[in-house]
Amino acid sequence: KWKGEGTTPNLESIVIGRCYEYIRIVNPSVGEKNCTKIWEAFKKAFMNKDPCNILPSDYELFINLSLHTIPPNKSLFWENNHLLVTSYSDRTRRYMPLCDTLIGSFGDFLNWCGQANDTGFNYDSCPTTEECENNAVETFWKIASITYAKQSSGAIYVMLNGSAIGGAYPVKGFFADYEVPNFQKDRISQIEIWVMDDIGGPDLDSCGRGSVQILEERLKTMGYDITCVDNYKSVLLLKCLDYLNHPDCSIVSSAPSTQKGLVSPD
Ligand code: ENP
Repeated sequence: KWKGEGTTPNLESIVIGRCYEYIRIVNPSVGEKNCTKIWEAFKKAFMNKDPCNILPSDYELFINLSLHTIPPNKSLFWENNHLLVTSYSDRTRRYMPLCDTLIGSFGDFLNWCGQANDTGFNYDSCPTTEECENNAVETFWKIASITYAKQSSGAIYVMLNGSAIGGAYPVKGFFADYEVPNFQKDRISQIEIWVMDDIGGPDLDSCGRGSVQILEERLKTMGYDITCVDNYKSVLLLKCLDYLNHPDCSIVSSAPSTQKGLVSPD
């Protein structure tokens, strides 16, 4: 019936497994949580309801039960860089983007929806954002983004994609609409933007230019201390793992001679 993919098969097992893995192994500092109870609250948000009329408040209990602190200087916001962010953050070891929080682990890479007058999931199809914005997945990320942005403190990092067709900073998107407006100014010391181009890809947007400039100006007007870095080296090294000999990765290809110098100083 709907144009979008249906609920991910085995959703319950995946999500409850992820939840226990998160609290026991990935980030035990969140303390004791009842993953079954959190799953029940998650389900209650959209089960037995019109799949196009799910409101942020429907997820309120779920959010309250799964909330935990985000350490200062660990927040990583992004657009058009999902897989890169996932590898770079290293499951909270380096950074803690929303998908590396307990809340985010309930949704990352998954799909779900229910239907009116039915207590089951719809495994066949779910509404896309074009079909209706207030669908279960979109609303979930909306309230999750708002909550995450409100909790973020210290230095804030933003990873954008300088080769993205619609611009590195989509002026309509989760970051622009639900995250930036919910930053807690008094708890944020600075914001650092990284604009990563695809290896061999077009350099469509960069610091001080195009949509990145729009973001920089917006944040400056809000009174933030901003830095912007094009192709931030640390992330570039990770991207270059798969393109060792590409000219965009000369930073990596030149490494052996430097290393030789270091190994045998005389
Ligand atoms: P896209 O369109 O590049 O990637 C969407 C994919 O990322 C989906 O598979 C989605 O999971 C997963 N995802 C992980 N975290 C988020 C998220 N946080 N979010 C929406 N999808 C997320 O990403 P978007 O739509 O532009 O969203 C990027 C936003 O995430 C940025 O605002 C960033 O700061 C934020 P699923 O369950 O749909 O398969 C918030 C919204 O953290």
